[in-house]
Amino acid sequence: MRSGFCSIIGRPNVGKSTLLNALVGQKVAIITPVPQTTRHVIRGVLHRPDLQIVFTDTPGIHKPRTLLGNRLNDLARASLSSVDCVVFLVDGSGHIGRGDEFLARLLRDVDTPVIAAVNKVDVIGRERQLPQLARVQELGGWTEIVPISAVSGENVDVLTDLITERMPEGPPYFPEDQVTDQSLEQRVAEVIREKAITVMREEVPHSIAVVVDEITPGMSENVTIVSARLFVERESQKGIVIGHSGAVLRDIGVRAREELEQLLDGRVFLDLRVKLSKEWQRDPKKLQRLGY
Ligand SMILES: Nc1nc2c(ncn2[C@@H]2O[C@H](COP(=O)(O)OP(=O)(O)OP(=O)(O)O)[C@@H](O)[C@H]2O)c(=O)[nH]1
Ligand SMILES: [Mg+2]
Repeated sequence: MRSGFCSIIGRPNVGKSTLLNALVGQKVAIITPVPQTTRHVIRGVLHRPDLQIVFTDTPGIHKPRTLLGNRLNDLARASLSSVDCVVFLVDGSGHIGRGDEFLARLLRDVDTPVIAAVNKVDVIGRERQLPQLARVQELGGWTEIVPISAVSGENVDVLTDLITERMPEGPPYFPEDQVTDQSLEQRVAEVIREKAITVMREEVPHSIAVVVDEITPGMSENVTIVSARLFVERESQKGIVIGHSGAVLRDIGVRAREELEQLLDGRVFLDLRVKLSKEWQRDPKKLQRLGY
């Protein structure tokens, strides 16, 4: 069989996590409209007869302003080594500028074949697609370059085939029923974080971290108790996340519970608390405690 590793790299918000989910055919990574959503290297596994591809979704590479930012960039860079193929993802619906140029330069020094994928073509017309493809072509010596839409699925099969061609003969690395390397606690925490970011949007998304303390079967049948703490960085953010008479936190809880019930395949009782961890993004000890 063929098996191997493929890393997805790009600026924040270009659609890396959406693409990972599309490639493996399941939601394994959270997605939000806010840049710098992904904070871990997340593996998603595509299983086909005689084929296994282990994809890594990475944090978007950006100009760091905090210790967390530095760590995220390091994680993304590290994922470039020991893979069989790299997908350089660009947002075709936006301006292709300095951030992409910086990444292209970084990728020039990588020995691995790099496929450039121009994403979000569902929102641009054909006449804009061509100049965007040409612009990406100028940026580097890509093995291939494909226009795709991770949301509509356009050309995701073509991209999968191109990646498959780069996979060597090898053993399966993950059992057939495993689609991601994340623990259940991590997936649950990420779902809660996704809903918190989605509800908060501009105000505090980057200040939020989620720690799951408990996932246990409840007293009555088919109920799982999930307890989690939602951390913010500043006292003033607590009130924002909780909202007037708890409305914002309730909204986050309702949305999270809905998705957790699918993930855990049964009813969920979600206990969410908001806690303060002062300036955690800049504090190495706190980062570690929060799982970063
Ligand atoms: N129209 C359109 N939107 C897309 C497409 N792919 C992703 N998006 C949107 O782009 C936004 C960012 O998507 P993500 O998958 O979270 O992007 P990311 O690159 O993982 O972002 P970071 O984790 O922050 O680096 C979300 O609002 C997605 O719905 C696409 O093919 N078409
Ligand atoms: Mg992401």
